[in-house]
Amino acid sequence: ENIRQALQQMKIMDVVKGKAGPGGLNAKNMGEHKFWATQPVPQPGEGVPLEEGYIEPSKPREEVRQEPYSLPKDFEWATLDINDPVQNKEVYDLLSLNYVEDDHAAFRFQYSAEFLAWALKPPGYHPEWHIGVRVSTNKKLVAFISGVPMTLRVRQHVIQVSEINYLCVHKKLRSKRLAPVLIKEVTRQCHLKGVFQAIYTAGVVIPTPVSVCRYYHRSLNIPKLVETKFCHVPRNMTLARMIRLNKLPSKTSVPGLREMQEKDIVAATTLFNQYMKRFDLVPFFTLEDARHQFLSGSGEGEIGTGGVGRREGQVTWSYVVEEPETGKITDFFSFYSLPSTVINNTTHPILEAAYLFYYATEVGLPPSEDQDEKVKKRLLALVGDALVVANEAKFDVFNALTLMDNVPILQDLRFGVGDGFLNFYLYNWRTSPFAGMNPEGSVP
Ligand code: MYA
Repeated sequence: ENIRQALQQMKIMDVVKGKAGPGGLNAKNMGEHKFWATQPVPQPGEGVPLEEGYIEPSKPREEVRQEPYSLPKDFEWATLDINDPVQNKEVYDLLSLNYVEDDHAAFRFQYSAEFLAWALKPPGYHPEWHIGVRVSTNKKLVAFISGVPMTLRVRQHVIQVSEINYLCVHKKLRSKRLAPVLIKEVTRQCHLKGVFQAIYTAGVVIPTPVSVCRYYHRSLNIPKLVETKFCHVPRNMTLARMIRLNKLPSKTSVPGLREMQEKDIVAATTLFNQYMKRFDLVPFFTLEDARHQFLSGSGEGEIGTGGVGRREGQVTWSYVVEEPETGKITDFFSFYSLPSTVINNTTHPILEAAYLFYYATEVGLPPSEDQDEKVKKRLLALVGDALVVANEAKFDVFNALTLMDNVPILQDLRFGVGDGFLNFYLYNWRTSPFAGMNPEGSVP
């Protein structure tokens, strides 16, 4: 039943963008949320809603608050221009030192400047949704929050939302209730653009998740993962045996697999939107969106030698399967690079992590449960090849969440269960919870 439920699991780009690091559920008493109790989100104990839809109605622009919320004295608002390398770097520096860490403070996400430029500037992005807080005197950036526009399907409803991400307050300014002010200000900026719903993910549990996923990890560079204590050699195992068991071929296996190119975008977008009909919480991509998500982060020029490796500043890796006889695009997969700082480790300062992003296969069409076995078989080959590509590109670990059609393939591909969870949230939208895995329970 767990598998069945997890198969129904939703997916959104954010999930795969790997927010909220490893770290268990952090449930505090759901009754004690002074800020979240005032927000249009389902409140603890509300039960399953009778109807799906907004919690509070949209407002005309002139009824939206026109002045920014007040900040504590000595701080001021700033709109961050991510096109400006200096401001992009300021956000990068803030996040590098202050963003999400795992529960043991051993690893901290280190989004690259290229990643931030990619994630924060999808088609139709609003510069006003990249919000910073600076110290008035020296202009140092000490907090950030962002939104990007997205078309989201929640079951049968298609809504325009803002995807909120990169909420961060400098470590020295924590617990001063700055986060609620940032959230209110980004909400106001979204309202000014006529957007009244949002989606976001977090490692923490706040009112009220619509689903939760678990992180899984596939080891690639075992000696380094052991040395950084990302994983350990089990008692009944040796390092050499562990390396042997996880060894990957140097060549991919699926015939017709090659890097995605501009000429594939129409086919890949159609395949993507069709395949996503299998799930209940999904983004809708136009051609421009898909081009941005799958190609714009792939860097310029040749990739390494022989079609494997990586380019300078490369964020995303996208591959298609072109049927050799017909030239038809039958499948694609993608993953992205999100390194973590290994805190207090000078030998290995960075853990290179790849995260499984979107994929689609025509084997899954039309969407139906009858396809599940065929989909599993095909995905074992496709994601298996993603592991090969990531390994050749010198990633240390390949991460995936328990969403889309991932659950049935994780064990066969030697992913191990992680201790991190990712909770999914909708703002100002009521819907019944998505069937998901039992976060405490086991997934085969
Ligand atoms: S998730 C990633 C969040 N970032 C990090 O974890 C980085 C490291 N941590 C920090 O920088 C700080 O600890 C943060 C909190 C900034 C997280 N989502 O200022 P405070 C509530 C939502 O005293 P601080 C991501 O980016 C908390 O429950 N709320 O606390 C998605 C409490 O409220 P209440 C959170 O530790 C973000 C209040 O804040 C989160 O100094 C989606 C305490 O404030 C969290 N991750 O700062 C944001 N963490 O008393 C929501 C704490 O009620 C978007 N809190 O429990 C909503 C939609 C908005 C747009 C709507 C458009 C229509």
